[in-house]
Amino acid sequence: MKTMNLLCSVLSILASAAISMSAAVVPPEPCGPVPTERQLAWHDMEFYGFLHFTVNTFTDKEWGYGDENPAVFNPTDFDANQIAITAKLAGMRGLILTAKHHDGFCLWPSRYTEHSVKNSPWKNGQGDVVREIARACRKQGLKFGVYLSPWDRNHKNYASPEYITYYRQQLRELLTNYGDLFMVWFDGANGGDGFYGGAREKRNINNRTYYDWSNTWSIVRLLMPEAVMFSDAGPDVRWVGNERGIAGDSCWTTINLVDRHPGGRSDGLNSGERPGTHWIPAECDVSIRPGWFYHAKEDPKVKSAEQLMDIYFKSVGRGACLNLNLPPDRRGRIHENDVASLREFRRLLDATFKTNLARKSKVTPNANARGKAAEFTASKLIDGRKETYWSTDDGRTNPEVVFDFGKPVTMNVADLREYLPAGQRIEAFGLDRWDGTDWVEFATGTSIGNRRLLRFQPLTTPKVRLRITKAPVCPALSEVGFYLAPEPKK
Ligand code: FUL
Repeated sequence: MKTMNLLCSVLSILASAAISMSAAVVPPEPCGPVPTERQLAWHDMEFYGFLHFTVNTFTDKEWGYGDENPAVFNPTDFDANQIAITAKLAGMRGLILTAKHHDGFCLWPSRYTEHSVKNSPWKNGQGDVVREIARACRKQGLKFGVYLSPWDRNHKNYASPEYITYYRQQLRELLTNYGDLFMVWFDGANGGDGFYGGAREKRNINNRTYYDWSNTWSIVRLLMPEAVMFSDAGPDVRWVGNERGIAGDSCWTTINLVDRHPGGRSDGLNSGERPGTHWIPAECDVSIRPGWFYHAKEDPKVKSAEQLMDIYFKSVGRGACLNLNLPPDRRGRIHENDVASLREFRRLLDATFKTNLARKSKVTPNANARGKAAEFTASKLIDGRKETYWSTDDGRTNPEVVFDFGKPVTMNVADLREYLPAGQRIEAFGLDRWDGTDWVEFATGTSIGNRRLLRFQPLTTPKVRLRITKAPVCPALSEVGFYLAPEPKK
């Protein structure tokens, strides 16, 4: 017994020496561009919502001309809490409000224009939609962001330098009066014709030079350093290149910032570019209805829970974030049809990701953990923590890892995550099942990034093997999951 105890202590001393030695193992060098802290926080959001609400809601339009009488803005039962609660129940982590759309009508009582809620009958001109939504978000633990359309079809000075001053004044109001913002969304649309203070004409601008973006972006950096900025060209988050909410089947987090600006070229945005000069990941924006604004005739056209699941897999599941638009109706609430669809969508999401079959598996890689260090073992793949990761020695760029479930399990979804601070490293991978005699490939993929979800026909297997088939460097993979999603309704 004594010898046994002695042996145990010697072993544990050796083990702790090995662990303390492992602390010295150098983490993998980052591969290519890496995310900033604010981008990492944004990646964590994964799913948030858009609120398109303005005079268009009452005029039944998608793009207001800018000549609306503010009197048309009069929600009969505006309820910011109902809106935020709906977003929360859907699983969203934030909301972005169209503080000003192309019509120029401001949902807050801006000091710099009369075209706003302050001249509407709603709350006798005393209301502030931005404030109410910001507060309701905070109450629900949601982050809040704003959309401030650069194109303004109401403003008399649009297309002249004075308008840029006006735009920045408005931006400052939003950045200083409404608490923390997680995102500022810069739209790229510039349609030309508009009211423009009564001129009713077509005004073209050069969207490369007119807005002087770098100076506008620095206002955001100064006043709200933690906020990410969205546009066709970043600087933090890029448009995915379509309004269907679908990222490319390869969707790299990087692009080449050459000749890109908001409203500029959109080639390459859907898939990203690798190698790329900058880490500017994609956001997938899509509306739950055909239009961005509420139209009663679209009440029967709300996307179903199954359609939303499909979008989720093709956006969040391809490493992007999903920004799903919920247009408040003329009451100022999210319509019952949308709520019903979101409720069912959330049920499907929860049912899909209820049990991670990998969690209880035995994980065996075919390569040493990096520097044989405890902090890089393959067990990190199933610890449920994004901050830890599996990595191998430099040069072991194509390692494999087996997940042994101990008994046959049935699955139809795989979920992979890379450790983002080390850059996007993996370029291709394969998944195999064990058929009792051989490994049989059942899925392959390319980019991973924040998250890669794969769906396949349900399969039953006692083991799964993950193969990294293409990578310029060793992996830094933080999580792997296998799930059984409920079969979609026929
Ligand atoms: C576009 C706009 O023109 C649409 O109205 C909508 O706001 C969409 C999110 O962005 O560029």
